[in-house]
Amino acid sequence: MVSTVRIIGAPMDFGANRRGVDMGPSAIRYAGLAEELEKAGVDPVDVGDLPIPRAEEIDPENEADGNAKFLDEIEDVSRRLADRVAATLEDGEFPLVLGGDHSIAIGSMHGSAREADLGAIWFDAHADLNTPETSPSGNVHGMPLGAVLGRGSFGEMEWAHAPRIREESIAYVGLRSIDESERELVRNSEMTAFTMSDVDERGMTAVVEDALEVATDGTDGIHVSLDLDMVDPKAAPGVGTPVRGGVTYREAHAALETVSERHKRDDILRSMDVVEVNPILDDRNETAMLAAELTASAFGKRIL
Ligand code: 4U7
Ligand code: MN
Ligand code: MN
Ligand code: MN
Repeated sequence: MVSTVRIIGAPMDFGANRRGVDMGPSAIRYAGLAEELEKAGVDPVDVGDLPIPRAEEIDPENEADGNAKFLDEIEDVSRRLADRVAATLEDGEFPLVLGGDHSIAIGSMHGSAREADLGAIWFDAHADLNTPETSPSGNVHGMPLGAVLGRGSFGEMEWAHAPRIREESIAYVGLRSIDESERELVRNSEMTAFTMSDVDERGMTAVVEDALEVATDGTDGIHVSLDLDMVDPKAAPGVGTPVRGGVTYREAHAALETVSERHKRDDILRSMDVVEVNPILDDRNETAMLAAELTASAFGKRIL
């Protein structure tokens, strides 16, 4: 079991429609991420942030990269992040990537799947399965799964498409806001989708246990992508795209604790990202604190 967690900040906001998520890595660190991880019994090593240009420095014309805004900038960041994540794994450490908007998951998953068949658990209110062809917004944070799966025009982008990630090894948890066009994409996909209704009916622990089954079956390890908007805006107000009816503070902890229970048994965790924390919209950094706590839960922090 890997005991050193390498914290990599990815302060990117090109993929989101609002400024603010670029401050996520600072806010999560300030909220005590390293201390929380120590309580979980792992050694955090913070290597700082990936250099990412500010949106204001970029020619506004770049915004209109087809129907995927800032796609060239996102490509550049994704390539560098994937290299960092792959190098971290080569060094025998665990890559923990702090976003930033959810488009950073393209780079983290790409890097993690370079030398492994990778499963994934996608904790999110949204399906993030759009492509430049289907996106209603042009925001790439709604497309990371479409990208790594090589759907639509992403199929020709080798920096995006990660061939060692198979649809049938991906499980969603927490879905409740899916675009009309995305609904059919999810239904017709090989992915497993646990919506908020499943959480209502079966409880979070049972749902995450099933999601873990999906992601670990026939893979070498799993990536956990934690979009804080999975959590209800009452407990996580500081996110770019809040959707009411989300999971409670306790359910969120149960979700990540269930991941760590399985990890303790079978050493399944390979990489993780924590995304979409927006300090501008937050209430006294509470969403960033929750992000730090949930990450520690994933690594085995317990009440007793
Ligand atoms: B997040 C959306 F149209 N589906 O594609 C889109 F509703 O990373 C939202 O999950 C995407 O926060 C949300 O822009 C992206 C929209
Ligand atoms: Mn997301
Ligand atoms: Mn989301
Ligand atoms: Mn593919």
